[in-house]
Amino acid sequence: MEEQQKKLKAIMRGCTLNDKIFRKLLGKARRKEFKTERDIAHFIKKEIRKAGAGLAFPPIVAIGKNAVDWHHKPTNTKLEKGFCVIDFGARFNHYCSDMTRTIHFGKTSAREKQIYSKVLKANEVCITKVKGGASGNKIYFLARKLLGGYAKYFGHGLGHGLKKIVHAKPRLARKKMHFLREGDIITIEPGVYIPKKLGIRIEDDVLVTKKGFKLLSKSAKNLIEIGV
Ligand SMILES: [Mn+2]
Repeated sequence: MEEQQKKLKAIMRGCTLNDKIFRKLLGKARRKEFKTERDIAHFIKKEIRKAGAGLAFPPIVAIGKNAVDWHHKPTNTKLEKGFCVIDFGARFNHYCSDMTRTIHFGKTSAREKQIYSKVLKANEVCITKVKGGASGNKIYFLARKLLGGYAKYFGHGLGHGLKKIVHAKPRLARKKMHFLREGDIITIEPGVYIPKKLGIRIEDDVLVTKKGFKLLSKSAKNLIEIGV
């Protein structure tokens, strides 16, 4: 099989597994089976291993102000209140998948809902701009525009290629003039991180096609509130 086909097959498998794990994770969260960030991270690792895959990277689970750190290492912080960023990926046949969802524990305030909807809008609209030949830099700046006043809290790139390393080219970033090519698999992951308050990130994996894109991550993106 050609390398490109191998890559696509492996990453699609990873995306399907991510969706399945997220679905199971939500069920367990609703049944209050997780007490801490570490409990969720442990569950994700166990599920990825069970599926015969490797970890693309150590899962990130970060609630409340912990989520301000994009690469937060899960701790024993209790899942009591606030947005919880859950970022994980599997590795099949060396190729990485990478998905993030942000759920909310406890009641979501009107302002929190507003910020979440901005991030979601940036994710959804930027995905529609993906196609062969498109400028990663241009899509990055579109994300900033869509985040409006919250763009000042968006400090990382909008996305990256997925290959045998998780952060590959092309980059969709402020200072990188990379163009998307048919066959690339990239992430689209806008985020808002307000110091000492909250972090929200929504990340999907997207296949670049000649005329557009194919969304590989299928997990729901509506705001999910977990009663506590
Ligand atoms: Mn990523």
